[in-house]
Amino acid sequence: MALIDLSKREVHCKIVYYGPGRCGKTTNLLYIYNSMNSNAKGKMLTIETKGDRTLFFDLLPLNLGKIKGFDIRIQLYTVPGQAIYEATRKLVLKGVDGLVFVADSLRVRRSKNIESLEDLKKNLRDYNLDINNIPLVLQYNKRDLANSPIPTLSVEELETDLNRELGVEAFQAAATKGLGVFETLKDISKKTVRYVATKHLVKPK
Ligand SMILES: Nc1nc2c(ncn2[C@@H]2O[C@H](COP(=O)(O)OP(=O)(O)O)[C@@H](O)[C@H]2O)c(=O)[nH]1
Ligand SMILES: [Mg+2]
Repeated sequence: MALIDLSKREVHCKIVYYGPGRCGKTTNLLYIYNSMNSNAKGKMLTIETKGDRTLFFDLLPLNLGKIKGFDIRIQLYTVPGQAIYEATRKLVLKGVDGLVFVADSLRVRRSKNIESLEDLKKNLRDYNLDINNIPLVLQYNKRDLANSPIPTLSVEELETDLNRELGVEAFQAAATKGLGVFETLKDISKKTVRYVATKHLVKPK
């Protein structure tokens, strides 16, 4: 849940990277972690991983500097994508202020992308949140594989499958190389901070 501390002049918001298992959510956070100055990032927590599988979640706190005199503190989370971790996924979503839905460009993951987006919509509804109102961007990851022999989805197919109704910003990425990672983060951070500021600061209690 966003928190605005007027005495410390800090804004805290929570951004969750959501998507099917192995689409590249942890890779996004690792790239961000490895690229940022140590004064701008906290400790990255990767909780309970087995090989490259996230069994619980990742958490990366960032300090994005000041906007209008307020320190912007953002917590990035990832969810475990595999179907069986439904309860954890839902827990991580609690109090979410902004979302990145990461889709896998591998053709074999086509139905997993669609199922994961449906799962996200359902979990948001259970928290009385509407996917059309919360800050959200899409990221089509593993675009580097589009030029390989491995069958991949075209951007048009991903748009049709995932973004036809949402109509949100969608970034192409290759998270292992860092391509598109900061473009995605910058855009969702901007949208989330704006949303949180409007929701919490403008409306008197
Ligand atoms: N080729 C390619 N592989 C990727 C990319 N992003 C992630 N991967 C690989 O996909 C696997 C799963 O990534 P991970 O970040 O653990 O997925 P998560 O389950 O969504 O957290 C790992 O082997 C990554 O190296 C990418 O952009 N291109
Ligand atoms: Mg992971």
